[in-house]
Amino acid sequence: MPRVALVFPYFRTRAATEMLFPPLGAATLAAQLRRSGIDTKVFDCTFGSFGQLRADLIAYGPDIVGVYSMVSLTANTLRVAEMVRTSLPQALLVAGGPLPTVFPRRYTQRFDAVFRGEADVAFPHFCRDYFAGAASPARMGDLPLDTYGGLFVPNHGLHVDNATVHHGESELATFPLPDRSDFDHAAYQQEWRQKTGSKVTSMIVTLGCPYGCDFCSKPIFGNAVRRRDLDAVFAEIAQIRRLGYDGLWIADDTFTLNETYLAEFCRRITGIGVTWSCLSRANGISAETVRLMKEAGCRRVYLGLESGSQATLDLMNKQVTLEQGIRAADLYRQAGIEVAAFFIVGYPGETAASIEETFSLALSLPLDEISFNVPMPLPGSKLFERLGAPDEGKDWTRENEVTFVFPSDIDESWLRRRIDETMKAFAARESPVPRRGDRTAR
Ligand code: B12
Repeated sequence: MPRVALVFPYFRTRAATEMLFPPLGAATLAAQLRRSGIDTKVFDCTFGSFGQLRADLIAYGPDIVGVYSMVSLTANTLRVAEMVRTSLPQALLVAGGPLPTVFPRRYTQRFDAVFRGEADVAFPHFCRDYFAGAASPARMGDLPLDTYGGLFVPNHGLHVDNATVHHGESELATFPLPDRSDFDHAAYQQEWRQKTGSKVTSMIVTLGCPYGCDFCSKPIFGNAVRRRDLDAVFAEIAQIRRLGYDGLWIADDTFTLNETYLAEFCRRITGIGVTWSCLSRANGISAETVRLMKEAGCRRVYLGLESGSQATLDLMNKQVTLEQGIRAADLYRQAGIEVAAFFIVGYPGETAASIEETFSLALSLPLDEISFNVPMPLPGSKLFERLGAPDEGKDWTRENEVTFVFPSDIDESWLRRRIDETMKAFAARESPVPRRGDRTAR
């Protein structure tokens, strides 16, 4: 029987900032492939080693090897591709995920094909047709290649460059739930329990984001917001519960965007015994919704406050005001929901003075966690287009680095020292929640 292997080439680094989640893209594709009757196995490398992956792949003997990639996984992806070419020379090699979506050509130098964007339907269709017909990389041209959304193939004498697709809400409602059966849940849960006391895993409830932040790239889900059917969402939550998790990390770009949908989600999750966290925005959230979220088990929200300077927020095209950020942090904290805030420092066009405003804001708000990053020009973002290719001499693909990968007027050692000092001052606060009168004047 023909086989598809799906590889998630992340090997845990044990960095302090590391957050471990089973790869949902692979789980999503595995569910679709299995529904089509295709023998599929997910190879999640998070807790494994490269040697183990090679041995496991050879033992499975797949006909198609699909590899997920994104900016921080580039080197691993290419290494896996080389290994597959040597160890499984007959296999068709396919890449997908955020970075192959924006730079397909970089991948087709080593891969037979790339699927860009949402591959839920197109990739399983392609696999099914491949097994029914071509069944060898050299004969891919026999397939109706222009029918697979997002397919990119400049190899084997072919020139396929299909537009990407975004699945509509009614189509999403027909999809199977992600198949999480190939993951080492005991290892993920142990990791989370040690760090937080809860066993947390990620899920996606809504897709897409309508905002146009300058630094952000939305290679897969794009701008069009789609909400999943809540019956399917709650069937997935039940599946997650059966696997032993008691916490959800809702990975949506803009989970709090639609207050009506959010209220219904809150109503249905209340009392089922899971806590959850999500990303939120500084604007568009009412005190009533925040209260519902708290009652529904929302433990923590992550706010991209980004800057303490309105001019810098405008440079970033955040489409929020400083006051909205301050209000959102207050609102959540007063309702008893923890607030973690992300800040970006050293944005092209900002000054040391505006960076200082960001440090003051971070220390003045009732926050439970803060983090500072220098801008990482993500392929597909406006920032990336403006700055051009980053300095390749610096490893810009690593996560959470305080290193400029583009020419900057900001002194990097000064910035590192100020981040360090601010983090220490934050940790030394008597209480994570300053009394309301304590806020420093800005
Ligand atoms: C959850 C998440 C994380 C989690 C963990 C991810 C995990 N284990 O899967 C955490 C918090 C750890 C994380 C960290 C980081 N992340 Co992140 N993360 C996300 C997020 C919000 C959702 C990913 C997700 O679960 N999607 C749901 C699934 C269903 O979608 P999917 O994985 O994209 O899969 C679909 C397609 O890509 C495709 N597909 C997937 N796999 C395959 C394989 C094959 C063979 C094929 C054909 C198709 C295919 O089909 C799937 C179904 O449609 C995305 C934003 C987003 N909305 O995509 C960012 C995102 C992926 N992250 C990003 C970044 C930059 C990072 C960090 C580098 C951030 C940082 N500076 O620290 C780190 C790096 C971490 C690392 N381990 O390498 C970027 C990647 C940009 C790029 N161009 O490469 C994204 C797109 C966010 C953004 N706005 O730019 N992240």
